[in-house]
Amino acid sequence: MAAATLVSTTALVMAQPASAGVSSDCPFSNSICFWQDMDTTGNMIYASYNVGDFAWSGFHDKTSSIDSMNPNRYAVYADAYYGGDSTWIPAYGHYDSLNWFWNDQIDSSRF
Ligand SMILES: [Ca+2]
Repeated sequence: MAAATLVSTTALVMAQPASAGVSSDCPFSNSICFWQDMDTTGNMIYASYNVGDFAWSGFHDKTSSIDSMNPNRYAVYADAYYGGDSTWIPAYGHYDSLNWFWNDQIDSSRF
């Protein structure tokens, strides 16, 4: 239970690195976390606002798992600047692995 150990230490919450090998749900309240690999592992980015292009954070076509800590639904798009196919991440939605269509496809997101 490495993940439980990590979140039990308050001082580590803000210092949580987006490093490979750390399996954890999104540690940032009101944010939506996107991981490069399945099961919320690998590099991670998070947002609590609209993101026009995931490439800004080096996350072009990389997202493979998602965890939302936001009470609102959040749309994700296959192309930058809210283009292409889209779908909703529901409030507090969690996806250990995106399906064949969405895996490594997300390029923008907004409320
Ligand atoms: Ca990926």
